[in-house]
Amino acid sequence: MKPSISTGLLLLNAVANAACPYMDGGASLRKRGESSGSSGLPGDDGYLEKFYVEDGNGVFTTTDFGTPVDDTHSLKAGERGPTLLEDFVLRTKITRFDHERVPERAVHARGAAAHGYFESCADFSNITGASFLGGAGKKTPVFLRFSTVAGSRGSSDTVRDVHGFALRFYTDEGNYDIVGNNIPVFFIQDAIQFPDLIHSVKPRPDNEIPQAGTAHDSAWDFFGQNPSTMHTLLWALSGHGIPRSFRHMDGFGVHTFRFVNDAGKSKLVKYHFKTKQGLASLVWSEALVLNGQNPDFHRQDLFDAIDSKNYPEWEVGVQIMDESDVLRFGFDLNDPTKIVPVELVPITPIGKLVLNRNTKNYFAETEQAMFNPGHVVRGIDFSDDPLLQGRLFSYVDTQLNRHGGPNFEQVPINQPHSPVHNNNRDGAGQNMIHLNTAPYTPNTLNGGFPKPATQNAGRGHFTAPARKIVDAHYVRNISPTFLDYWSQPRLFFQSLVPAEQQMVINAARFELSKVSSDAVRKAAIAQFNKISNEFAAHVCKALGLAPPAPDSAYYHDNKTSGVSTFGNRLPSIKTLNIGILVTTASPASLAQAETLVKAFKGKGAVPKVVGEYITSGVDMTYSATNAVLFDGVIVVDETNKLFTKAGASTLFPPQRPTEIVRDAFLYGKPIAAIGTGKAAFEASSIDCGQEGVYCVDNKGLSGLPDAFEDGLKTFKFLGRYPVDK
Ligand code: HDE
Repeated sequence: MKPSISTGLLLLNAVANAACPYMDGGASLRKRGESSGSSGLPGDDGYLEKFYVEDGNGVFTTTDFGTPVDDTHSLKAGERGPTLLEDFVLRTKITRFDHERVPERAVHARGAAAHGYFESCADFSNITGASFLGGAGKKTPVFLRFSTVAGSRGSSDTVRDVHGFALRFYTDEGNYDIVGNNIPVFFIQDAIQFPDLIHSVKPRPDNEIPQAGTAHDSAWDFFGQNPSTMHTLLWALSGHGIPRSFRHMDGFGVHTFRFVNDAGKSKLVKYHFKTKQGLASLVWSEALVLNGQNPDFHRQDLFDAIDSKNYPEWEVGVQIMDESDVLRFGFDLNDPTKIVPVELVPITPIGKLVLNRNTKNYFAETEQAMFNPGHVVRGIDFSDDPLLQGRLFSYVDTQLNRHGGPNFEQVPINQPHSPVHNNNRDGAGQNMIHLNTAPYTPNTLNGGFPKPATQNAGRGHFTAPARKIVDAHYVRNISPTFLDYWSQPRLFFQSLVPAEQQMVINAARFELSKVSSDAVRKAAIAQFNKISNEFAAHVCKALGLAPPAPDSAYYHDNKTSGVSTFGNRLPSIKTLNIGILVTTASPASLAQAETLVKAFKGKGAVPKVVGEYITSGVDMTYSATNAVLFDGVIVVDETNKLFTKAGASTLFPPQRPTEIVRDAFLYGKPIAAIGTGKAAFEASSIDCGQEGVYCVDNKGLSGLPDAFEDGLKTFKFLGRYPVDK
């Protein structure tokens, strides 16, 4: 297939543009009491409340079958034993414990989730019959689970990976799931390759090493042999692979889907969820330290933000294309390794997504949530993307395995909020007591009910009439329209700011340095070289390989916007963590910290005071603190001793305060010093006055919070990262 058309910058005429004048910074969302549910928050219809079990005041322990018992002592023959087989209390308690786990997800095992709502910003019934898009201001409860892909359930949050973005809408016409990712493309183009991809990425079969990462031979063996992986791989090697938090990443539906209106007219669509917190990423060295410092960093961040009523929001939009556009852009809209550059088709906003309620029980809600791209509602239809088609089989199958029976849709978190009527019966763990004694269709004995719902009767789901199969032979092959693997990775790479390009290079160097096979490294370099000779040559430098001659068939100079995670300013510093370093030896230093805490709390940030020991006004100790836990660090006056040999203390590891300041600087964060706090910068040869380094005397204290806020919005000072020439 001819390269480069996929990256051309045609401008598609505006399609079905709805007027969605967002966004108001979320202020309107924080009004309480709009629905009748348990929390009173919009979108919470209180559906789960009837399943809550409270072990309130005055209750006694019972068995599962309701008998009150003492389950703290086993039944023994005499006080010193032996224990008796008769002890049903002991046996049932231990049996329940033995069966507490269900198999973790085969992929995306590590994750966290929250409840919230979607609000449609207009009536979209001209393009889709989906009821949740049927009117301006219409709210639908949602549940959103974020995840990493490769790691097991107990793995660390801040590993480099594609991140899951699995969203369920509990619509009034059934559950609709968009089981997406934070990267808009995928590694492979045919579902039949999925087990191979995952086997290559997961730990080695003999020793189960390494956990949650692709920096090993088998992963890169697969990547090097499958150029379809290159586009997603480059995204994963960029900041998108190590987001600052789940809240600071975008979501994508990845596949092309269809909107179908009630009249049967259809459009092709691609979903975008744009974070309103701003795209932000960690740098690799801090992600590594965070793995140890707080393996739950992302999970905690999400929970804490919602707990403090800083509800994360996303602007939801779709790229809308005509059925006839499927091959229009020089690539195939059924190919999940391609984006549609926004310069070709702009994003039409359709609403906003807000997360405003934490789970009450991780297992019951997050672990038992079973998402499925096959959960669709009237007005939504699939595309022929072969990856999507395979997924339509896989999710139900894996869920049968996880749940151990077919009734997983009856678990509270999976139950639709609309009635369920069909002739499915029985199975392990059946919760319903079906009264219809004629559970078959057609029947006369139950008046013919339930009746099949169609496009015209019962507002049923229907397949878009425009979908048809061309006269074709059976083939076990790949479409020639799927074969340009390199133009779009190049488009992505060229669209990154230079510092992020360097991070991609460094990430590739890191991963390939951990690969031991020469052949595997060289195959990866050969693929990189089809994307960009400079990129390949820079990676080669670290591997001790000679730079390759350009392989330029797919080279072009196009760029697209909105793909870099660095170089974007954050809209607000709300929820960002600020470390304020003090010495407990100086009341003046504690007083200065107090002033700063007040100022930053007023801006919605989360200041934490770090001292030698916990006392009034000190939240954390130097012994338990690290720069990775903060988005910015400030050293107050009278702390100078902490940064000298004379100030060494057994209360923290040697030089810890110096290390916090130096590392914060190296991770690109804003840092500040007041008065003698400047000693912290001198100890690490950090010059005052350079970008993101703020030095003030005591008189300058009052102006510091505003200046530092500006630094936090910049988030990462990219000038600190050298770029290969
Ligand atoms: Fe998944 N995927 N996947 N996937 N996926 C699963 O389903 C699978 C793919 C995604 O938070 C599993 O219930 C196949 C693309 C997310 O619970 C499993 C193929 C995208 C989640 C499965 C893909 C995803 C999963 C594991 C290739 C982005 C987590 C447990 C055809 C658009 C959902 C489960 C959650 C989970 C199979 C490819 C996203 C095994 C066969 C492409 C976010 O069924």
